[in-house]
Parts: sequence; structure tokens; C-alpha cells
Amino acid sequence: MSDYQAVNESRISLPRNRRRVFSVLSIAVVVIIVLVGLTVYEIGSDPEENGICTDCDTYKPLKAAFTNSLDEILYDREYKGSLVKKLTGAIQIPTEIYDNTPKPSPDLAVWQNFQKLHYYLEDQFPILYETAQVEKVGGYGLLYTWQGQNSSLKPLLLMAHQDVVPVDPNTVSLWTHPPFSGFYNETEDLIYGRGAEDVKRMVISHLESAEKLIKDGFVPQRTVLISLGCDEEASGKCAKEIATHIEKRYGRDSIYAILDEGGGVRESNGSYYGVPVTAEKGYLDAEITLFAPGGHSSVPPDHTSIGILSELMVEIENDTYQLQVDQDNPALNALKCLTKFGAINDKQMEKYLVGNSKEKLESVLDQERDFKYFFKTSQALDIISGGIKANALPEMVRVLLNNRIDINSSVNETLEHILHHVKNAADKYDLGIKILNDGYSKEEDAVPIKPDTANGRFIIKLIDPLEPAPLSPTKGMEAWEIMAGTTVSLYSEKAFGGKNASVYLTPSLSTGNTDTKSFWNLTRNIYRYDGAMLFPEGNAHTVDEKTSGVALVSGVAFMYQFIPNVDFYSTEL
Ligand SMILES: *[C@@H]1O[C@H](CO)[C@@H](O)[C@H](O)[C@H]1NC(C)=O
Ligand SMILES: *[C@@H]1O[C@H](CO)[C@@H](O)[C@H](O)[C@H]1NC(C)=O
Ligand SMILES: *[C@@H]1O[C@H](CO)[C@@H](O)[C@H](O)[C@H]1NC(C)=O
Ligand SMILES: *[C@@H]1O[C@H](CO)[C@@H](O)[C@H](O)[C@H]1NC(C)=O
Ligand SMILES: *[C@@H]1O[C@H](CO)[C@@H](O)[C@H](O)[C@H]1NC(C)=O
Ligand SMILES: *[C@@H]1O[C@H](CO)[C@@H](O)[C@H](O)[C@H]1NC(C)=O
Ligand SMILES: *[C@@H]1O[C@H](CO)[C@@H](O)[C@H](O)[C@H]1NC(C)=O
Ligand SMILES: CC(=O)N[C@H]1CO[C@H](CO)[C@@H](O)[C@@H]1O
Ligand SMILES: [Zn+2]
Repeated sequence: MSDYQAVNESRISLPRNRRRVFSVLSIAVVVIIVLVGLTVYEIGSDPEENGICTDCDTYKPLKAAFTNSLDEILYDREYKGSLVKKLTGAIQIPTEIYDNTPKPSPDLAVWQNFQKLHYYLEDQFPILYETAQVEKVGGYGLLYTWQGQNSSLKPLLLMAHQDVVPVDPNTVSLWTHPPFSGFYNETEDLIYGRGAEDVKRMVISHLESAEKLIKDGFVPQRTVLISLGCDEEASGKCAKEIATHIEKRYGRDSIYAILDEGGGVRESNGSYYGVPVTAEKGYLDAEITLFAPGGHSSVPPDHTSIGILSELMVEIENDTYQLQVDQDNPALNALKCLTKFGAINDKQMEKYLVGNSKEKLESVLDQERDFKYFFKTSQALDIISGGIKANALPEMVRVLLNNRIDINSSVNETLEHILHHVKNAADKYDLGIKILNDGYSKEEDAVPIKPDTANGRFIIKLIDPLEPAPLSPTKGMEAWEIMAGTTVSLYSEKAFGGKNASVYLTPSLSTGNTDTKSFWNLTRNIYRYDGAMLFPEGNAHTVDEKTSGVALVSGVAFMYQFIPNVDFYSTEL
């Protein structure tokens, strides 16, 4: 998953944070008892849980609509070996993407790797390639259309991305196994390599589940689309073109549901926790540049451009965003479950999560760096440059402020917050202000806020502004219920050993963004979830990235059940 859309800047390794977040959140649990009803299942509440953190749900298993190969997928050693081979082969093709990778072109080595991957996938999934239409979109993006029988039903869309973050050449020697060797240690059941977890495992599991279903004679009513972006870890342009293509073909609001990378299933203390991500924060990089007259530094003004910008930065950092706990925030759900099951041993927070003092809860959460940014906008000064010579006054100084926008806020509100401080500085030092919106690079296109003066001007450039994602529907909504019921059925009855384990689901929030940011026009039912058993120490984006054989087979098993279950249980067009 990517964290980041800004161009030309070094990446922040969000997925590492995010893993940590998941590793905490995904232990979140739920308790509400299932009432068996006339429909597939219904949700009720467990009276015993009154007074404890209860924002956790358990669902009745959906009887699998199609199970021909489920046991083979989960338990056949030979099958697993062949599946692992498919993944390691994909890892061996280094589809690295850089922030400054040029546009897709067959002449460039970086893109030739994507072409290699395409040939490889065609070779590995012959039945799917025979059955589905496979289109190249947005350069090296792939869109598979596995046509359903009934074209009046909205297609189901599975997403993943082919690209991986680059391996820093200085770290190659630190890897237990070379990053593009795709080494599988059967004793550990671990597959090593860049992309193992983020997210070639899902590329393989999407394609494999379709391949296997077709081979087993399953014919979908609802068309199944699989979208594989080619630059999710950079700008996500590839997936954006796929989204536009789908919208042109099927129209707005034309997709039944989307499943993409994000959350999975965790095992803890003998129970299983499914954590679909139903919310993503917004994003804004504000590049603030101060231009001021140069001159000899032996006769300086009292405050050079560097001094003025420094003061501004101190002011901005001193004014953090207000934390607000909104009942609709899925992170609240997750935290309640988490605390209840002892994954966070924070008695004070638990007390206020259960209690009804919103202010106390907010003030307690605001002390916790691991959790507070689920409930407020973050701001981080990440890049700085300016000044070129010891005896010359700096004519230009620039800083980049990275913001992750609270799901209850907006790009506008974030910009107003920044602008407030820039205005104060501009007033104090008599400077002009202009705002340069995303997509424009020329200063003459900038929106003037305050006229330039002889002292200089601020230019605030907005890079890749993105509003917070719409919240995806959860409890009681058909697509969620099918996803939840399939998870419960898989983990309580089949994986691993059919132990009648307890299975809980909680929605969750991500502080980073996935390719789904370009797909909001197509459906509200966007779930960043693949039903696979997560490998918590997956090390995405860093040294020794790895996934487990269990994650791989469980992901295939989930999709192998989910696709037919959607066909069988959905009633919405
Ligand atoms: C397609 O699905 C709709 C909705 O379930 C149904 O009314 C219609 O009869 C189906 N058409 C075919 C050809 O099966
Ligand atoms: C596989 O993992 C086991 C257990 O960690 C280890 O002892 C063994 O050396 C590993 N094999 C290889 C080839 O790395
Ligand atoms: C930080 O903000 C507080 C008010 O929120 C103010 O009292 C304090 O002086 C500020 N400090 C600086 C260094 O601006
Ligand atoms: C783990 O499960 C056992 C048995 O179900 C239970 O008694 C115990 O409280 C659980 N531990 C935690 C931390 O939830
Ligand atoms: C934010 O929105 C308000 C209300 O629509 C508008 O007046 C204002 O100009 C916007 N701010 C910026 C910086 O665009
Ligand atoms: C599974 O567990 C539930 C309670 O958690 C129990 O009611 C049910 O009888 C169990 N089923 C089997 C087959 O053990
Ligand atoms: C979504 O729809 C809006 C309004 O029609 C359009 O401007 C936008 O480009 C669409 N988004 C994508 C990613 O195609
Ligand atoms: C934009 C938005 O969703 N605003 C909401 C933020 O939260 C407050 C209080 O919970 C709501 O009143 C706003 O509508
Ligand atoms: Zn990814």
C-alpha cells in the first residue's frame, strides 16, 4: 500500500506505521450475539457484554456457495507448493517504482519489468487468460473482465497493484535472502522478497482464485473485474486511468463492491479478527516558499527569509489540530475492541472508552501518539531547503508540510489552518501571499491572497490534495455482511482445522491511502480487505519484507469463497 502521492519527494514508510497500527487494531474484537433469522444471518447484542467496550461484531457464517477446492487450497501441500512458486516467480520480477519514474514507455528498463510480469502472469494463469478479457490500461495497468451471465448486475471489483517500492541498494546486504530472490523457507513457512506482502501476494491470490473457480466450473452471474495498478507506490495514475476506463464503460456508481489491500485477519488467543478498512484520511502536501530580496549578508535585514520561515514553522507546530472523537469514526470501534481484549493495557483509556465523557476520552487519546491521529489531522514538516552561500542573503527558502486530514475535516479546512499562520507572518513582515493549486506550476496562475511587497512573497503550493474518503457502509449493508459472513465461515469452520473458533469483525481506519482513492465514483462499498491471515511482522517497504504461506493460501481461500458468495447471496443489482 502506498502512503503517498506527492511527486519528487522521498517517501515516508507509512506502511511500517500502518502495520503497527494494524497489528494493534486488528486484535480488536467484537461481541454481539448472532440471532439466526430467516435471512442468512442477523446481528443482535449480547447482554453479557453490557458495560464493557462492545463495539465489536460477530456474524453467523455464510454457508459457502461453492466449495469444490476449498480443502485443497487450504491443506494440500502440493497445491500450496505450486501457489508459493507462482508468488516467488512474481517477486523475482523487480517491478520497482520510483517517485520520479518517467511515464510508461516500452523503451525504459523499469517499465520492461512490468511487461515481463505481464508475460509471466499470462503464463501462470492460462485458464483465466482464456476466459477473461485482459486489457492494458494506463500504460502497464491490467484490467481483467471475467464476464458474468447477467449483465444487469453490477460487477464486483478486486484490486491490487503490480509495483513495489524500490530496495535501497545500501540495504541489500541486510536481507536474510536477496530481495528479489523470492526465497521460500518451508520450515518457517515464510516467503521473502520485496513485494511479498505489499502486494504481490494479493495479485497472485486474486488471479488464482479466479483461475481455480473457472477450472472448477464456476460461472459467475455478476461480472468480476480485477484491476492491477502499476504505480500505487508513487502517484497512482495508472489505477486512476483504470477507474476512468471503468466509469466510461459501466457508468457512475456501477460497481457492486471493491476489495483492495489494507486489512486482513489476525489470530490472537485462539480467536480470529477481521479488520476491513472502511475509512481513509485525506491528504495535502503544502509546499511553502518564501521569496525575498537578496543582497550582501554583511548588511542583512533583522530577519532573513530563513528566519521568517523558521518562525512560521514554529508557529505552525505550536498549533496542532484539535482532536475530536466522532461516533462514526471506525477507529473508535477498533479501539474499544482492542482495549476490551487486553491488546492495549491502558486502564485510563479503557475507562473513558467505556464511559460517556467525550472530553475526558479526547484528552486521554490526545496523549497517545499511536492513536491520536485516528481522530485528528496530522501535520509534519518533512522537507526543507534554502540559501546557497555564506555571504549571500537567501532569496528563496522552502519547506514542505505534509498533512493527513481527519475524516471529519477537509482540504479546505486544512488549508485555512495553514493560511492563518502564513497570514500572520505576512502581516508581521509585510509580505505578499499567493496560492498555487495542484496542477499548475506557473506562478502567474496562482491565486493572489495578499499583494506582493518589496519585502517579498509567500507562495503556497498545494500538491496532491485529497479529501478524506467517504465512509464505507458496514453493519446491515449487504456487501459488508457477505464479506463478514464469508470471513466467519472460512475461519470458524475451515481454516485452520475447523476448530469452531470465534471470529470477530471490526471496521477500521487507515492514515494512508490506497489506489481506491480514484474509485469513489464507482461505489460506496469500498473495503480495503482481502480476508487473508495477516503476517504481522511482514516488514512491508523495508528490509526482509515477507509473507507467509498461510497468508497466501488463506487469501486465495477467502476469495474463492467470496466471489461465489457474492453471486449467491446478493440481492442488490
Ligand atoms: C438478472 O438479475 C436480475 C436481478 O436478480 C433478475 O431480475 C434477472 O431476471 C436476471 N436476468 C437473467 C437473464 O438471469
Ligand atoms: C529456514 O528457517 C529455519 C528456521 O528459522 C532455519 O533454521 C533455516 O536455516 C532456514 N533455512 C534457510 C535455507 O535459510
Ligand atoms: C504556542 O501557543 C500558545 C497558545 O496556544 C501560546 O500561549 C504560546 O505562546 C505559543 N508559543 C509559541 C512559541 O508560539
Ligand atoms: C484468552 O482466552 C482465554 C480463554 O478463552 C481467556 O480466559 C482469556 O481471558 C483470554 N485472554 C485475553 C488477553 O483476552
Ligand atoms: C474554504 O471554503 C470557504 C467556504 O466555501 C471559502 O470561502 C474559502 O475561500 C475556502 N478557502 C480556501 C483557502 O480556498
Ligand atoms: C461452536 O461454538 C458455539 C459457541 O461458541 C457452540 O454453540 C456450538 O455448538 C459449537 N459448534 C460445534 C460444532 O462445536
Ligand atoms: C469522478 O467524477 C467527477 C465528476 O464527474 C470527475 O470530475 C472525476 O474526474 C471523476 N473521478 C475519476 C477518478 O474519474
Ligand atoms: C464534515 C463533517 O463530517 N463534519 C462533521 C464533524 O463532526 C461534527 C460533530 O460530530 C458534525 O456535526 C459535522 O457534521
Ligand atoms: Zn500496497
